[in-house]
Amino acid sequence: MNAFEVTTLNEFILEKQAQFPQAEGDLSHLLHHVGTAAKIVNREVNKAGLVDILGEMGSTNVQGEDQKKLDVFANDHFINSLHSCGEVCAIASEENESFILFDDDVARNGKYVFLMDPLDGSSNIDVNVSIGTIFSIYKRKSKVGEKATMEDFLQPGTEQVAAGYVLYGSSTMLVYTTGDGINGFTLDPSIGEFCLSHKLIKNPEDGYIYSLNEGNYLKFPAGVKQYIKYCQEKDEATHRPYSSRYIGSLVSDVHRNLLKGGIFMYPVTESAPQGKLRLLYECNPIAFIIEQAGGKATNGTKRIMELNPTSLHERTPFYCGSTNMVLKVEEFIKVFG
Ligand code: AHM
Ligand code: MG
Repeated sequence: MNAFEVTTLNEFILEKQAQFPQAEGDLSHLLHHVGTAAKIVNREVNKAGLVDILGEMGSTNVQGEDQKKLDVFANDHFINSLHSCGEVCAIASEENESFILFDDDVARNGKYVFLMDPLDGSSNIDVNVSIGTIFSIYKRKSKVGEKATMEDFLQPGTEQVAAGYVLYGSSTMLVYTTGDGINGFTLDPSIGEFCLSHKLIKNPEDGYIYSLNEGNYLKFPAGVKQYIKYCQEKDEATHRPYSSRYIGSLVSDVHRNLLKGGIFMYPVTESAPQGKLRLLYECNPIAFIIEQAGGKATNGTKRIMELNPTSLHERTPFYCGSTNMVLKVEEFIKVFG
C-alpha cells in the first residue's frame, strides 16, 4: 500500500455509514469523538514522565483502588469530549460510582449511553508498560428527550451497538466493532491520524499462549488448576507446553492473544469470589470484539454477552480468546469445578 492509499479512521467510519443509507450519522459522529479523545489521552500517556503527571492522586475510586493522575485525566477527558459530541445522554465509568447524567437540552436527545474503563491496567503506568481504554456503546432504553436511567446501562452485552479498545503500546492502536467484524487502526504520529492497519482481524481458532495471574494459583478453582497443568504438559501433537504470557493490562493481553491465538483468564479466587474484572465496561466490550473476530468469551460456563447485569460495577470471572482453548478450559471446569 502506498501513502496515498491510507484509510483514516474517520474515512473508514464514513465509508461504513454509507453502506447503510438509512443511517443518520449519529453513531459515526460518536465514534469520531472517541477517536479524537483517544488521541488526546495518548498524547498525555506519551509525555507522562516528562510533565510529572505520573504517580498517585491521593484519592481512591469506587473500587477502593488508588487513582493515578492519568486515570483521572483520561476519565475527565472522555467524559467532556463525549458530552460535547451531543450523541450520548449518559456515561458509566470505572472511576465513578454512579453513572454521569448529561442533563442539558442537546445531550437529553442523545440516543446512546457510553460505558468505559478510561485507563485499564493503570498499575502499569508508572513502569512504562502498555495500558488501554475500553469502551462499550448501547442504544438507550429510556425515551429520547428524557433523562437517562439505570436501565439504559443494565443491558446484556448482546445489545451493544459498538465496542472497542485503545492500546497505548509500542504504537497506539484503536480496535473497534459495530457488529460486522473488527478492524484495527494504528496512530501515525506524523499526521495525527489513526490509519487502517489491521483489516477484519481474525482470532486463530487454536492458540498456544495462556495468560493469567499465576501468582493466584493456589486460590484458583480445581478446574482452572487442572487446565494450567494441561497447558504445561508436553505433547507435540497439540504444541504443548504452551507459552505463558501475562502483562497485567487486559487490553494488552487480549490484543496479543487476539492476533496470535491464545486464551486470557481471570477466574474467581478466594479473595475475589465474583472474579475481578467488571462485566459492563471490561468484559462485555472485549467479548464483543473477540466474538466478532471468531473467538469465544465466557464466565466458565455461560456466554459473557448473555449475562443479565444487575449493577454498574458488577464483576465476573472471564475466559476469552481462541475458541478451542476456551472450550477446553470449560471442559475442565465442568469436570473439576
Ligand atoms: P484496573 O482496571 O484497575 O486497571 O484493573 C483491571 C486490570 C486488568 O487490566 C488486568 O487484566 C487485571 O486487572 C490484572 O489484575 P492482577 O494484577 O490481579 O493480575
Ligand atoms: Mg481500570
